[in-house]
Amino acid sequence: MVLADFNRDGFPDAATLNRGYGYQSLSITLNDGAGHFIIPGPVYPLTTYAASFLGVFDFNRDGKPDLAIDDGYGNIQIWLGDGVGGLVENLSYSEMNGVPAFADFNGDGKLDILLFPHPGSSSGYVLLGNGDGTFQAPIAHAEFPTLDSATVTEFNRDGHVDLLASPQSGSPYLLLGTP
Ligand SMILES: [Ca+2]
Ligand SMILES: [Ca+2]
Ligand SMILES: [Ca+2]
Repeated sequence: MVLADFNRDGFPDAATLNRGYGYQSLSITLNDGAGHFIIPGPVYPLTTYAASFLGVFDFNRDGKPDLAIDDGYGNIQIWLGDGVGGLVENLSYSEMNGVPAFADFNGDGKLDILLFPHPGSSSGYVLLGNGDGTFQAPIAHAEFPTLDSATVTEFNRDGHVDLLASPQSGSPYLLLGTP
């Protein structure tokens, strides 16, 4: 579950990945203004049964929260929020098998995607954001480490995005962003 003000009434709402018998869906539940997530919003069926990652970002920089989903089958889906509680577009980036991290890695103010390889996949990828909810063609990076998870952080407050990298074995370590 992630929280964001999807209908922009000043109260945080919830977006959830739901698992049923043989299907998954994405739903928005709106805040009643008293801190209760009780007002049903839209429910969107997903074309996957294995989605695990759900993140909230503003990919197109319109002030309306958007969602990113890793569908577990090597696809990253981008859902753009309409600002009134719904999600209006569904872009999918396929063959993107890996551990995603979302942040503005090149400092141009547009959100990018870093993909770290799973065991068995040959390389990681960088997808530079266009700032409108779309991304440039993936650039392969064979030197990316194989990770279980990658958490975006701003560790040393130098204005450059850092990553807390959790490898398959061993201790997590910090990848410091550089200018
Ligand atoms: Ca709200
Ligand atoms: Ca947006
Ligand atoms: Ca960027």
